[in-house]
Amino acid sequence: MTDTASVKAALRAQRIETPSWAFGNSGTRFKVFAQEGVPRNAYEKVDDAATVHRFTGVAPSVAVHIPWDRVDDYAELAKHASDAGIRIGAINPNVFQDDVYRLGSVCNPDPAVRRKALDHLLECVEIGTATGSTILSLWFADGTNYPGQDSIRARQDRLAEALEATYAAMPGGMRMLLEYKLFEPSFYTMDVPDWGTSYAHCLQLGERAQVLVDTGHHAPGTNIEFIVALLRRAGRLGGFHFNSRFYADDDLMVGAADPFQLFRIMHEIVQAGALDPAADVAFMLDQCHNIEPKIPAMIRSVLNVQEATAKALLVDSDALQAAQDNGDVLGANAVLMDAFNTDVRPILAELREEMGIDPDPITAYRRSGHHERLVAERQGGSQAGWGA
Ligand code: PSV
Ligand code: MN
Ligand code: MN
Repeated sequence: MTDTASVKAALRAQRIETPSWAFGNSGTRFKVFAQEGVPRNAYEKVDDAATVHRFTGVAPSVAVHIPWDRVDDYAELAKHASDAGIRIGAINPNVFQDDVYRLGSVCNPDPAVRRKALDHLLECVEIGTATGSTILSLWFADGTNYPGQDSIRARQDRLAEALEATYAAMPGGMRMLLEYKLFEPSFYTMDVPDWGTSYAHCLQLGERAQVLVDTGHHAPGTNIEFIVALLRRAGRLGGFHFNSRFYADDDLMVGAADPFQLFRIMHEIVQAGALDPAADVAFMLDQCHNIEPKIPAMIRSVLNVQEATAKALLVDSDALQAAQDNGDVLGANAVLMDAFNTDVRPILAELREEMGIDPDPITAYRRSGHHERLVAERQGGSQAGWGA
């Protein structure tokens, strides 16, 4: 049996981080569609993240990407966030957008390019200190396109060297999350293609280095909840970049393509006691809203994570354990499916009312007139990445 009060308490304590880059204009390599009212700078992206928090109550931090969110004074940006009711979350260095990174960043065969990339990572450690952030979130586009292009082993050595120098520079309260990605932009080898590579580097570095699981970065059919269970057991599950995919790294709204997968992931999280903020697993979104309005899409995404979490919390653990202990295959599966098939929208609506927010955040946002105000106020919104 699960009791509603404890389910609600867990949901109330849940924290979901939004990404600054999801609020700017984005698209594919074929077209970036400009939308009206999008933020023109990092401050306005923080404002949009704060709006998502105001309507959901569970998204009190925003991840930033440097230099997309470059400002003169990061302490001031952090103050701006806290005045708006949120804080700056993960710092994401960007070592993939400059021409010099054609052959990679920290794995580049040219030591001068490696130095430039490392300097940026170190700068981001300082930015994290200035903003009071506890997470340095690393993703490398590094890799090769053709067999023989570079030494796979030498590139691993260069990667290890840069990670070590960055780890050594981090203050005690900071964690390094190392994100993996199967392919793209490199098509023959990625230097961190999978959880195992990330995990191996983290083990070498120390306890404050952990793996980041971006749900869109796997081969089709990969059992992501297995990876989650395994990493958590090893104490190396640092956090998530949630999004949905139908084909590759689609960056669609989390829970849109496969809500059942999201539920299975959250089930592993709940079973492992990793939902509580004290467990230090970061639940972050990493999405692009190319054709849909961005703030409501973010609100929807937060609600989707909440719904999957509520269902995972509703799993009758005692019944599940009993069925598992008895080898009752169908019974165990039925316990899980009962929870997944529960309509959790009423309990979430109740919770929101108790939290003093509107039970229907999407409709409330539409009604608020906020979008129309942004359209009137903001002219010439910037692109998520390069134009920012
Ligand atoms: C790469 O595909 C990624 O998932 C990384 O997290 C980047 O920081 C992010 O997307 C934005 O490009
Ligand atoms: Mn990501
Ligand atoms: Mn990605």
